[in-house]
Amino acid sequence: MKNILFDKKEFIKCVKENVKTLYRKTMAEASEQEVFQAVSYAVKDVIIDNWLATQQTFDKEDPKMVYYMSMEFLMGRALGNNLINLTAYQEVKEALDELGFDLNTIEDQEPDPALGNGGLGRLAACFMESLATLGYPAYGCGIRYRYGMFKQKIKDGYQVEVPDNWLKNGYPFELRRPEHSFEVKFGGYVQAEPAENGRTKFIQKNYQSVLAVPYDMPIVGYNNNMVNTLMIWDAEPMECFELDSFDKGDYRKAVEQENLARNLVEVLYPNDNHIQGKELRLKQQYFFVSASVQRAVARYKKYHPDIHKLYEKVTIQMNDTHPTVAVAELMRILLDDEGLTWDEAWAITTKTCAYTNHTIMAEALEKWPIEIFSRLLPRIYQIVEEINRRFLLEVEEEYPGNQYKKDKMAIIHDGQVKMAHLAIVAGYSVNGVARLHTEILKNQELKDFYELYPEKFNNKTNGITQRRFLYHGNPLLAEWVTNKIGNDWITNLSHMEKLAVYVDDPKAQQEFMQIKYQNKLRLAKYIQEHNGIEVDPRSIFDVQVKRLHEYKRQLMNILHVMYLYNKIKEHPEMEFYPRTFIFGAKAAAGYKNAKLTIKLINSVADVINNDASIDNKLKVVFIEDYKVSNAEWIFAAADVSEQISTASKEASGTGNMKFMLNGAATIGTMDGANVEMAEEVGKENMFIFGMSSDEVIAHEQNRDYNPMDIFNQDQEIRQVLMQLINGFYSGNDTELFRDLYNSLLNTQCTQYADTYFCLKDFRSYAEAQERVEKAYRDEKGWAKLVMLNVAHVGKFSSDRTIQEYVDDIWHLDKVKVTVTEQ
Ligand code: B1N
Repeated sequence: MKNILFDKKEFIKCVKENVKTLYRKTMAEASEQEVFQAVSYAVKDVIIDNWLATQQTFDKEDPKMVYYMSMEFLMGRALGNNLINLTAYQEVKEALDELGFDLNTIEDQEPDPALGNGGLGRLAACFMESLATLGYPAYGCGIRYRYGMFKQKIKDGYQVEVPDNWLKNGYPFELRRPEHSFEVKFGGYVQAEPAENGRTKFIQKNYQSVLAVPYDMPIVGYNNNMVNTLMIWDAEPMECFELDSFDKGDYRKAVEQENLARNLVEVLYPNDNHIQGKELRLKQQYFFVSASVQRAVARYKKYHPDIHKLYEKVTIQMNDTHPTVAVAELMRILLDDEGLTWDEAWAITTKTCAYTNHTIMAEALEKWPIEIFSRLLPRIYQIVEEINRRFLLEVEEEYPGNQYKKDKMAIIHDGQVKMAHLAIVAGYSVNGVARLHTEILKNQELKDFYELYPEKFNNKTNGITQRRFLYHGNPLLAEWVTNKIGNDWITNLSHMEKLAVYVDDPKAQQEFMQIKYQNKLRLAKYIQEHNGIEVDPRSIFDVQVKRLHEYKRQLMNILHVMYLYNKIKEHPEMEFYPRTFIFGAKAAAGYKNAKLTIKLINSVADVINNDASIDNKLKVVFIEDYKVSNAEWIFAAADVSEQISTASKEASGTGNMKFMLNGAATIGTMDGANVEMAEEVGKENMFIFGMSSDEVIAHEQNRDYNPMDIFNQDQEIRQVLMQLINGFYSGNDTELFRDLYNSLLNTQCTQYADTYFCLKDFRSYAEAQERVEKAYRDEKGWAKLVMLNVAHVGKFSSDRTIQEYVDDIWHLDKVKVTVTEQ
């Protein structure tokens, strides 16, 4: 088969052919959506050859592979990135030009596959791309949610959630693989029966089951023929053979099983850094984990006779605790299906499974009531109980008579199954996602476990893929970088260092800032089209885009905008460099304060944007429906990146890195990966403010912070806070924002007032913002500062992160794929 992509004529022919067979239309009649489908199928044709070749290489070379288990994969659009990684973007662009279509417009037809909430899911997507690019065999394992992250509409300043029916037109890049389906069982009870070998057999009876059917999505490596697989599982009812003879003719049960299958994969839980503890969520977890582990074991057994050596060819990485039932599921398969002893099964499992922690937020720690857990997964619960029993013996051995330790560390305690404890006890590696985060795990949150198993703990600072977030998202800057230093940065971001020689070069500075200006124009146009707000591309674009959460402190940002507005009103003569504050954020549907903060931002925007007296010095924009595809444009256009979480709360952050890569300056706290960014680029090239994580933790422990002291002493802060409850931004409705006011000041309403220290850090934040303005006025100084940021971004490529996972945890074998004509 010919590689049509590199032959423009063939490609055009193939697209035309696809439009004809798919839609019985000519190119002239086809809609943009139909052209998108036709182009994607043509691209998929090419991918398929590489995909086959990759699988054949795996079969031949028998490399060790990682199964990356994650409830979330926030992939974003595939077409553009597939073309980039096939090094065919330019050719396809030209081919489409000839056909009278614009590639950008065609790319725009693709729905964003949004099977994730935020950073955790997007990290999984970056990791998959880097694994393929580095030539490491990997399977991503997840769920094919019918509805991904909701679409956000803003109506009257409020967030409205709209279902995301991403499969509506069919998704051209996925491939249904029914031949790899597996049964997954829920409920019922466990019967112990004597087995031939004198041991006991455990059999699950009277259960309900669903059929897990995988859809494979290709993960294309950059310019290396490698195509890995993301398998996402759909649930289908078991056909006829589902009921054992005992249940034959049980109509009610058949209907129940249909419903189970339908509900199971219906929708992604739209919570970031928060666990609701709903039974359906546990069902989802076990569903995709069981199917994935079954597929991994089946694949291993196809080529290897000795199950005891599973860990030599398979490693399972658990993306947070959400897939931690994998530990018990693997034990179940080894014990019940493979007939191993406990010790044999445990030896294998504890060399196969590894765990990444992504947060220390208490509300994100997964604990399942044993009532739910044991009812839904009776056999799995038995196994977890036994793991817990043996673990507590180990703790007793290490700390004789120390009941306090046992209570604190138990996997099952107080009627709950603690998933993090299970993951740590069964995993051979426990890692945090930035150095500071890992230190907090070792010294505070997971201290007891670190003392017991110091060798398991390690850090893997997060990263991002430059192929999507520079090459695809910011083509102007990408081309400029390539002109200056060549294109090695595409696969080795540390080459960016070579840009350092240009930071004082006036011509390079001018070119760099001109590109930033072009990108600001592109975003301004998007904002005009989507928000109907005119923004001045010469103003400072100051951007905070991320999930809405109190710890991320969008509230502190908007309070500061209110403070600036008061100042400008009071001192119209004051020097003030025009600023456009841009926000983008989705709030979990049930998260009241988060939703109210969105309303506040929009209300403040209404007042400020319509006040002609301030001479366009201030603009506030809330970008509707922040998602991967518009994120690429937003990063490219930002001057200032807001990374202002309460220190210690943001495990890493990854948006911070995307801004840095695109030439924005960071205003931020010493939190998460910001710490390491400052280390790379120098603190003097960022705008650092606020309490350190140690100070925050000390205040939390001593409970000695009272925001009312600040309210009493600081008249400007008091003015801003009073504007929340005097109707200033709410058309005289004094109640609208009272909950936000209370969250900051009123101890009666929340556990602690101002839990995230917005007022405590406010002055320091405002002062850092003044430094930003001063720096921006110095055109050359600013150009140098942001260019230095780009030059020192090298560490934050997910290629570096993945190489560290491979070296320290996974020990995968690299493969090289060559494609021969088939
Ligand atoms: O994971 C990202 C980090 O960069 C962020 O700092 C961190 O907040 C994020 C429960 C989570 N941690 N925990 C979650 C998501 C969904 C859910 O249901 C927790 N997300 C993070 C990547 O390491």
